[in-house]
Amino acid sequence: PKEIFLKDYKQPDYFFDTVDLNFTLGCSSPLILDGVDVKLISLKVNGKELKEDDFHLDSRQLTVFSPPNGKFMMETVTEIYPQKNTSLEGLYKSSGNFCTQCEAEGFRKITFFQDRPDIMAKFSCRIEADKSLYPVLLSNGNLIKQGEMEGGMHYAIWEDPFKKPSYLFALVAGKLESRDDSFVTCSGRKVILKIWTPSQDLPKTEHAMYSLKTVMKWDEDVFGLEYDLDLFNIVAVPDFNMGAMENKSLNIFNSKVVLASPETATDADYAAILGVIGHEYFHNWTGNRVTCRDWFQLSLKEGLTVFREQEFSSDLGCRPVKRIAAVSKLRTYQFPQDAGPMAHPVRPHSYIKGAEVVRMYKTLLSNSGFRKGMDLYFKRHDGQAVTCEDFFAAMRDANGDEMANFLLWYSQAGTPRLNVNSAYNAQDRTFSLKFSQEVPPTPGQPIKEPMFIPVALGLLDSNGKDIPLSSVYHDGKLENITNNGHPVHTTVLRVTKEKEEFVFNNILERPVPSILRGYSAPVRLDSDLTDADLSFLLANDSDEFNRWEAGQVLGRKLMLSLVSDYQLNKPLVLNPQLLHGIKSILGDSSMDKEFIAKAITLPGEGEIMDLMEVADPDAVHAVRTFIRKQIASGLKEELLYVVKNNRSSEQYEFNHSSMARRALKNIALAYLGSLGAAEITQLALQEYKTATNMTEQFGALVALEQTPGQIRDDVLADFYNKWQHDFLVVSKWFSLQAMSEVPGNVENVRKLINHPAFDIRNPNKVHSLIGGFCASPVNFHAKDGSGYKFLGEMVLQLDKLNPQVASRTVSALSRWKRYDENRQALAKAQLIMILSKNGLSENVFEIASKSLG
Ligand code: DPP
Ligand code: ZN
Repeated sequence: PKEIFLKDYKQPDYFFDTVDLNFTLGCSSPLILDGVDVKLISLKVNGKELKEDDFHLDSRQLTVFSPPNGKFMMETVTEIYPQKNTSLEGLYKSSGNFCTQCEAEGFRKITFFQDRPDIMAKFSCRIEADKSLYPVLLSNGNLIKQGEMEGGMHYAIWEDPFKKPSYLFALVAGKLESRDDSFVTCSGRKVILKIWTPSQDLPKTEHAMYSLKTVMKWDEDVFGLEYDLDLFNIVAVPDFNMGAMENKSLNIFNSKVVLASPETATDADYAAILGVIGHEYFHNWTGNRVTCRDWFQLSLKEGLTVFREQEFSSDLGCRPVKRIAAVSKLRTYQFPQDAGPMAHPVRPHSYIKGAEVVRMYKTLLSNSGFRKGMDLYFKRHDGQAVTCEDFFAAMRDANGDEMANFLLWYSQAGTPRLNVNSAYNAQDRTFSLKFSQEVPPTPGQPIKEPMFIPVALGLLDSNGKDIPLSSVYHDGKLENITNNGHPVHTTVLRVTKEKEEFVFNNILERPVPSILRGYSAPVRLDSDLTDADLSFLLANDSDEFNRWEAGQVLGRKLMLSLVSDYQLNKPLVLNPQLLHGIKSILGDSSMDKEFIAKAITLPGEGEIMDLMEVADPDAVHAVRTFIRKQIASGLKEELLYVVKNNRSSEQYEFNHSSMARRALKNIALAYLGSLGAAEITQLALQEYKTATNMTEQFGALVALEQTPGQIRDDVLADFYNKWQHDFLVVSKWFSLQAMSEVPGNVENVRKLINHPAFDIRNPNKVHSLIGGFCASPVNFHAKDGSGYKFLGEMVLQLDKLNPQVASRTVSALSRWKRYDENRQALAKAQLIMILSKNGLSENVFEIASKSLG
């Protein structure tokens, strides 16, 4: 730079008289569109191709620097390769057909878009394809036009009249046929229903169609919600990352939750089909008509829809049994996660716990109050993308109930611990319950506030009858708890503080409290109930869930004490009380058979490990196996009686009583199978050969599978030969062997990976074989680390093909800190190995690095 001096000053040669400036301030911000694995061919704005410096393109986003003000038209032409897409997100091919999966961020793999749920637009879709290869062309909404084109091509134009976010877009093209039916809505509109599959599978869609019609009616009856288009399509595909997807009027399903016949599907499959068809259909209102503002609100649609699905299944089956199943799932999957490095609040993405939160609204506000809240929610938010606070506000405002601090359920992670101490004062005839609560610290949330915990409660008198309740002393005043002046048998206490006391007056004898009836809040309950109290509840509680729960608490206690005996090398001795209890349940003809089946099932190994300071898979497995065998030998006659008296005599029927009968028979047979005795093996073989439905055939196979040897190998081979043409049945065959508790099973699983029927690109098979293996603690957590090593190898292979499936698989390693030092080191080494690889997907990186902590 040259220095300037005063001496150099000279007059200018020109002068300006006036200066007129034009600024356009605050003009267009850049338009940023998501796009992954899409090639940009052309980009036009208002008909003009954009120049290279008008936009920027990287591997994730397309930025248009200054689009015109106001409305403008943008056209993009992109190129994608669905046949190479193994991630099964975006547009891909499955068994020769095209299909899509756009939730959560798949649409950006199809074209450039603001791929977020608060961008709602009307979509139309023109599809062109070779007519002989892809005779069926489907998308959302109504078919507007279709026709022939030159060269054997044809086209279809679909228009969806409802605005929707991109994650609900869908397209299907292929050789499919449909089962057709119709439904007349409450306002008298006829809706055409179609379930699409390859032609050979059509006979297996009868149950799915029954489920669809049943759920459409139920949603009208229970929530007053009517379907809003004239066509509803369901398509079943064999390769799908999840269960199903609720795309507007074009639901795409994993064929596992559509196809069923009595010979190939179990009762559990039938129930899952009913539930998932229900779930996706419910999303039309809770998810599609009212959607999420952002993905932190996922529970707004998923929690609510899972809840609606649970209610639907309960109304069609046995309510307490459905509740038991839901709570077992919560304990198996959610609680361990809550206590580990992956702990997160209901927001952003807890399905199961989200449903519990919705259930608490209903518990607090009653059926009719909950319905009022739902009605207000739809009235306020139809057509909008909203938040969990909006849902809360609708419930609050419709009922005039503040429900202070309830929203913490959405933001605080971890499972709250609730402690109860009770005391009876014979002189004052009062019964007091003192609650204290604590929410354990979780990653990023060291300190927690007390939660709003609805505690449904009943008090049993010495005859086991519910004591009528009309008032409770709480917070310095006597609260009326009658229902329009009538005493109640169950009341809902609102525990909102760290410590809180409730006192009942006029209680004539020491009652046994039945606390948290129906599992009214997703907490871990510790109480001062004695074993005698628990046995009393098991025998008498009018709340069936708590009856089952009392048995489970006793079972957990017993198992934990045997685990410590085992660890101290003490001989294992079973408390005869347990045999006695199970015997009386087995013999109680007044009880529902499915309930009996649940009640005689011991808590799972994972659930017990979850309660230990240091999880010990070997000890827990040894103890559970020991108890099972003791029950089987101690109650052999009773169990044989159950098997013999619950055989099918009739054609397969999907109804509660036949399913309950089969469930009980199968569990009895499984207990007996643990003995590995020759006569039982013969019995199970006989059951296997004569079974007329998959539920019983598979039940027999489960019983036989437990004992290594020639018979086991032969029957497994026979099953495969019989069903090798049916990939859904073959998946069951993989999963049974994967979950096997036979020692050293990892070697068998490694062999099965190379079996011609295994396909690592198919998520169902990965889930059956690799997921199944990880679900069997004794082999997955083998001392020598062979299970962890196998998983590490599989995760790397999977990640190259399908990051979503790979990340689900790697999460089996996330709780490594719960185990002994030796196992910790082995599991940690696998996580480090995975993280050291180049080109790891973000999905796997996130789970593996969070797990490493
Ligand atoms: N939104 C999908 C469903 O609800 C995700 N699994 O089924
Ligand atoms: Zn869902």
